[in-house]
Parts: sequence; structure tokens; C-alpha cells
Amino acid sequence: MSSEVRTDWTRDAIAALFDMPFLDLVYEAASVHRAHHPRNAVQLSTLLSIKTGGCAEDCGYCSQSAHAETGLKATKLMDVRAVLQAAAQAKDDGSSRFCMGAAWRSPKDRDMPAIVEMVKGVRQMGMETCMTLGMLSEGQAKTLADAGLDYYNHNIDTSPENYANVITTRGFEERIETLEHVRSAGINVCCGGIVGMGETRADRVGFLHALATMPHPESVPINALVPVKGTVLGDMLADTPLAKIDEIEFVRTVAVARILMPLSMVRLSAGRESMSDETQALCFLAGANSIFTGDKLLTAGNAGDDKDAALFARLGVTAMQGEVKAELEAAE
Ligand code: SAM
Ligand code: DTB
Ligand code: SF4
Repeated sequence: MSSEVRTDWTRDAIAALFDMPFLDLVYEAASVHRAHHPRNAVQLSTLLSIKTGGCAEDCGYCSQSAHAETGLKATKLMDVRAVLQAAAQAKDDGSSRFCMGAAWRSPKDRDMPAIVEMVKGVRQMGMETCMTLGMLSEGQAKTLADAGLDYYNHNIDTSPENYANVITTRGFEERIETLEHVRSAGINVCCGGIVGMGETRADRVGFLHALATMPHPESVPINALVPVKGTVLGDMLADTPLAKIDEIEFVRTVAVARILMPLSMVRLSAGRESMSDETQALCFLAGANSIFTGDKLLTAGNAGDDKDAALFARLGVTAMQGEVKAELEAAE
């Protein structure tokens, strides 16, 4: 089972993985990880919010939604030069991929020339490029591909049936359409979601089922909800602390993602700031092999380079250097 790449997973089979004794599940996931990826190596990506806040969408978890009351100041699209400076710093800090995020429902065509300059500039520094700008038309995906964009992040976030409980201003199917535009343009897909939003186990099964039955995304970010005051879900969690996801269940989600999508990079994404070293170590054992570095995600705090350096030293883990795809192929 561990060496096959399948897109015919059923929900029952995925639920059965979640139900496995924890130690068997982690052992299985670790075996799949070791069969396909360098061991003890974790890829580092750095995020930059190139356009913050004031977003028209109503994603219930997001500090940047104009529908939320988070007091976040909205900004205009950053200058290309300032973006390239931040990328140079990330490279100096050992990151191999620079991910630029904008709080847009979708980019305007008038923004595309600056976006293209950012992609070209970051690539010239020898870093992999990733962007997350909301929904893309076929033409916009093609423009980004021509600029040399390596990855596009666009999350399905949760199960199709839970989607409308989290976001009402767009539908699950619209996410799938953008993912198709990205893939047909030849850009690597980065697609995952959030757990810990008060969803059920069945939603986590449905979320991973959707990912595992499409052409597997090259990167799968698994975010733990960062509860932000003034957002629907942040406030819900503050009122019902028991809804917070159990860390063992979080590790199970990572392990099942690894088993379902053996060749993908599974990224332990938002939420590490409040995660113990022990939980993160279990996630790495269960096959997570990428993280976001630095003190900040887009608007929320992140563990920070000093803490991560200490964690890596504690675990004997090293940073995976660039050329992730080539490494994946060599490990096959
Ligand atoms: N506006 C673009 C979009 O929605 O596609 C890109 C940026 S958006 C912030 C990227 C992803 O970050 C979301 O899809 C969600 O999975 C994740 N995210 C946002 N806020 C989060 C939070 N508070 N906790 C965990 N993950 C979060
Ligand atoms: C993803 O799945 N996680 C990143 C990235 N894609 C763009 C974003 C996490 C955002 C966390 C909340 C914040 O910083 O506002
Ligand atoms: Fe806007 Fe993206 Fe935040 Fe949704 S997740 S409100 S689309 S920035």
C-alpha cells in the first residue's frame, strides 16, 4: 500500500485510517514518508503579505476579511522593490521558497504587471516562488505561468459539505475551477485547508478525500486554526474552548494526509506558534516535511527562526535545500 499513488480513495477507507490505533497510524505514515522523501529533512517556506486586509470575502477564520472586526489596517499592494528586499532576507535566513499572499477575492488585471515583476525578481534570486491571490481566470493563470511562478496556493479549506458553514461569498466548486486553471497552466498546486474550526471528524475525512481524489497537489498545507478575536471562528472558539482540536487528532490528520498523498509535501502550516515541540515532532514523524519560517505568517504570529532553530537542533532535523521537485523525483 505504501508505494502506490492512488486517486480512487473512498471516504470509508479514509475513515478507517483515522480509526486506526494511533501508534499503527503514525508508523504507517512514517513508513510512507521514508519511502518517498529524504528523512530528517524539512523544507522551509517564508510568507509575505503583499496586500493586507480589506478583503471582500467572508471566510469565517480570516483576520483579513472586511466582514470581520479585527482592527487590522488594510494596505495597498506593496512595492515590487520592498517585496524583493523581504525575499532576499528570507533567502539569507535559509528559506527555499517565498510565498506571497494577497487579501483579494481575485486579482485585478491592472495588478498583474507588478505581480509578474515580483515572480521574476524572486526567481532570479534562486528561490522558488509561490503566490496566493484568490481566484484566477485561465488567462491570469497563464500569465503567472509565463512569469515562471512555481506554485500557486489555493485551499479547499474543509469538506465540500462544511464549506458553506465557513464561507458564503464563494462556493467549493469555484475553488476547484481555479485549481484546474492553475494545473492546466503548468503551475504546481499547493492546496490544503484548516482543521480545528469546530468541524467533525467526518468533515476532516471529507476534506482529505477531496484532496486525495483530485490530481494530488504537490504541496498540502495543513493549518491549525489560529483563533483571531473579531472573526466568526476565533470568537466561537473563545466562547467554546472545548471545541479546540485535540492535538492527537491533529497529528492523525497529518498522518492520514501523508498516507493518502505519498509524493506530496505535507506542510505543517498555521498554528505552530501555540504547538508544543512534542506535537510538532509527532507531526514530522507522521510525515509533515515542510513548515513556514519567520516570526509572522500573513498577519498572525509564527514560531520564529530562533525557536525553529532550537527545535531542529533538538530533533536533529535539517532544512531541505531548494529544488524540492527534483528531490522528490530522486527519492521515488
Ligand atoms: N485570499 C487568498 C485566498 O483565500 O485564497 C489567499 C490568502 S488566504 C489567507 C490563504 C489561506 O490561509 C486560507 O485559505 C486559509 O486556509 C489560511 N488561513 C487564513 N487565516 C487563517 C487562520 N486564522 N488560521 C489558520 N489558517 C488560516
Ligand atoms: C496556507 O495554507 N497557510 C498560509 C498560506 N497558505 C498562505 C497562510 C496562513 C495564514 C494564517 C493566518 C494569518 O497569518 O493571518
Ligand atoms: Fe480574503 Fe483569503 Fe482571507 Fe478569505 S482567506 S477573507 S479570501 S484573504
